[in-house]
Amino acid sequence: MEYFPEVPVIPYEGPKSKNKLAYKHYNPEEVIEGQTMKDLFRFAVAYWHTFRGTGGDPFGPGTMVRPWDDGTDSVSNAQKRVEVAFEFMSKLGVPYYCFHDRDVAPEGATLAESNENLDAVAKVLKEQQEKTGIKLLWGTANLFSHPRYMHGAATSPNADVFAYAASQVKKVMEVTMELGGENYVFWGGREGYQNLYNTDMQRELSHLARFMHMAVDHAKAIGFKGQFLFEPKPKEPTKHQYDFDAAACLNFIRAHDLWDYIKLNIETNHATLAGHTMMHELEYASIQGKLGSIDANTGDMLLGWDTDQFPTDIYLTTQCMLVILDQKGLAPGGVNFDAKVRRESFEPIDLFYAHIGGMDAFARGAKIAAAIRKDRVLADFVSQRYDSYNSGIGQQIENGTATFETLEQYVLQKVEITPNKSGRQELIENIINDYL
Ligand code: XUL
Ligand code: CO
Repeated sequence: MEYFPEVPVIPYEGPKSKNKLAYKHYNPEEVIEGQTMKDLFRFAVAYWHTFRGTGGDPFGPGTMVRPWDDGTDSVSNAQKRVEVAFEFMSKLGVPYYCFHDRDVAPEGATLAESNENLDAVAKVLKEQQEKTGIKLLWGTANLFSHPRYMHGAATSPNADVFAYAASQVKKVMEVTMELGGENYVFWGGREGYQNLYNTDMQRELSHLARFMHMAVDHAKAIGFKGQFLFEPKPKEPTKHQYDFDAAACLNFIRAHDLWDYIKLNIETNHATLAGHTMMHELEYASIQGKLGSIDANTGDMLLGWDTDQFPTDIYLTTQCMLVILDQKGLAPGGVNFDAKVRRESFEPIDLFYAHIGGMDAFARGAKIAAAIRKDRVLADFVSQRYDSYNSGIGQQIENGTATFETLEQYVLQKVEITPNKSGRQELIENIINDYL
C-alpha cells in the first residue's frame, strides 16, 4: 500500500529548480567542511508533530486530513501509521526520526498494557527501520499528557507518580536501545511550578536529580550507550519550568553530579521564549562541550507561545550553522524538526513542503556559514577585538598572574589607558548580508 502516491522520492535539483517537490540546497552527498550534508545535519522527523499532530488549538478542534488514521487509538492503527511514517521519511530521504512512547503506541489501562502496546508497535518500527535504513535519533517518554502528571512527573508531590514516571522512562530507554536509538531526551514537560506558595522547590529539584541518576544507573545496567540529552524550556505548560534555559540546565547537572552523563538538546522556540536567541543558547552550550543535538523550529514574533513552526529564515539557520560548524557537527545528535505544519496547512502534501523547506533552509545556512568561516570575516574580527589579552597585562590577567594590586600599579603608572576600538556592528551586519 502506498500512502503518498503523488509524491516521488524527493530529488536534489539545485538552486535553479522550480520543482516544489525537490531540494534546491540539501544535497546529501555534498561536502561542507569535510562532512557530507547527510552526516553534518543528521536530519530527523518528529513523530509527534508529523504523524500525531491534529491541528487542534484552544479555540477549535483538529483540521488535519490524514486518510490513514481510522479515528481510533488502536494498536493496529498505530502499526499502520508506522508504515505511513516510513514511506514519508523514505521519500523525504531523512536518515532519522524521534518519538515519545505515547506518540507511537496508545496508552493502555495499566502500565503493563501500555508496555505491551509499545512492544507491539516497536516490533513494526524495527521491521521498518531494517527495511528502509532509517534510524532512531532519540526516544523519550511523554510524562506530561496523562492527567496523572498534572503536578509534574519526577517533581510531582505524589511519590507514586514519580514511580510511574520512572517505570515509563525505564521502558522507553529499553525500547530506544532495542531500536538502536543514539540518544535519549529528557524534556521536563510539567517539571516546574504554577505557584510557589504550595511548592517545595528544593525537594522537587532534588527529586528531579534522583530521577536522572536512576536513568543513568539504568543505562549502565542494561548497557545503553546512547547520549542523554536535557532539553531546556522556560515555560509552557507550567508557568516556570526548572529546565528554564541552557544556563539553568547546565547549573542543574553540574550541581547534582550529572555533568559527565548529560548534554543539551537546544530548541529554537524554547530559546526565544526564554528571552534568548537560538544562537546564544547554542553558543552557551557549545563552549562548555554540551551542545548535543537541536530541535529545529521557530516561533512567531507576534505570538507569545511555542508555535513550533518550520524554520525558513536563512539568518536563523546561518546563525545555527556558525555554531554547529565550529564544533564540527552534532553527532551522535542531529537536527530534529520539532515543528508542525500550521492548522490551515491540513493536507498530507504540506508535510513534505514543510520538511523540504526546513532542510533547504539549513543547507543554505550551512553553505553561507561555511563561506563566512572560510573567509574568516568574523573569526579575524573577533580575534583582533581581544588582542590586548595576547601579551602584556592582558596575558597576565588570563594566565592568573595578575592581582588587583598589580593591576592598580599598572594603571597608576600608565595614567592614560589604551583607547577602545569600535565594535563595528553595522559593518559586520552588512558583511553578513553580502554572504546571504
Ligand atoms: C515540547 C518539546 C518536546 C520535546 C520532547 O515543547 O519540545 O516535544 O522535544 O519531549
Ligand atoms: Co523539543
